[in-house]
Amino acid sequence: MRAVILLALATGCYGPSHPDDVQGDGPQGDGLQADGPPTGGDGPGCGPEFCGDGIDGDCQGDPDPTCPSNDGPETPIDVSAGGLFNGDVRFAHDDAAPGCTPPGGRDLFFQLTLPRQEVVYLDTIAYPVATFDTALSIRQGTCTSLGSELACNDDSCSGLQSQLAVELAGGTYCVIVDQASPGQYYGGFVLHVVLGGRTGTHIVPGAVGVNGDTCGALDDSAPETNCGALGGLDAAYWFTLCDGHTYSITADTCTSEFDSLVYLRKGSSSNPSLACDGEGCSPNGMIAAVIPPDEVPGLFWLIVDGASLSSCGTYHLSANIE
Ligand SMILES: [Ca+2]
Ligand SMILES: [Ca+2]
Ligand SMILES: [Ca+2]
Ligand SMILES: [Ca+2]
Repeated sequence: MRAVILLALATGCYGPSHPDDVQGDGPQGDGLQADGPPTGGDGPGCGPEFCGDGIDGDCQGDPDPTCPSNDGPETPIDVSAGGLFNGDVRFAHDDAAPGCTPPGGRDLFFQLTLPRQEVVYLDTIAYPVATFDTALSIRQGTCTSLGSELACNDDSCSGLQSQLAVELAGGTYCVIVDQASPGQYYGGFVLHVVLGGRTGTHIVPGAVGVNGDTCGALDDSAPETNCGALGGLDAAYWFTLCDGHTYSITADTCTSEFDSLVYLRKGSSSNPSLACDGEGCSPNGMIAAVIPPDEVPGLFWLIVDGASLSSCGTYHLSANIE
């Protein structure tokens, strides 16, 4: 329910007017960023300010802020195409409560419709980092129906911002960006939405050793032509990486019992490979790649493929992600 808090006009309001900037990394007066201590919003003053209620809740004497278009669940922003989506919850209303944080944070709504089952990745960590302690929640169905919560993340990657990835069936989902606690002054964020484009098995970065059989699998991915093979039935493994690190990734299918190859991709599983090989330990593949800090955070894939559609069998994928 939308909370509308009616505040009695108090005496003794203090502090300068709102800084014209709300996000925190530019010069004073640039119209974008906060440079001084918080003085409005949920900071010291009369009380919290809410958009669109005609009330000067924080007694700053400035106009009632306009609400973001997706403040309520009735008008979510569609993120089905993936990409980067700017938002600011600073004066928004609290309409939903993530399962992984206390209730009360201000929130904005996004909606996602998937044509088929695939991995979906979200973060508020980069592009740039959100200015407050975020939480991300994915719920079944439309934002107005708000079905059961399928995934929720508060803090990831050693910060207060959020990252989550989950495989979802085809259908419609509601994505909510929420404040992880009420009373936060800042609200600027960029929601990063990546559609993985296929299903896969989740692996955790570190030393990875997995066995499988591509016979009976689907041909959902294809290697580049310069990888030396046409590709066949395949198996995919996905993982997420955090910001602020240089990662070193090695992977091979050397002990597999058919003519296999392995490739590494970022974002959509159909993006060009960062590395691809099918002959490094002939007839199998071996790759090594360095992921620099400007390529993370994000969703990554290791895909085991056959050299041709007639080439399938049992494989062993050995990888190290650090
Ligand atoms: Ca809201
Ligand atoms: Ca909330
Ligand atoms: Ca958080
Ligand atoms: Ca394939």
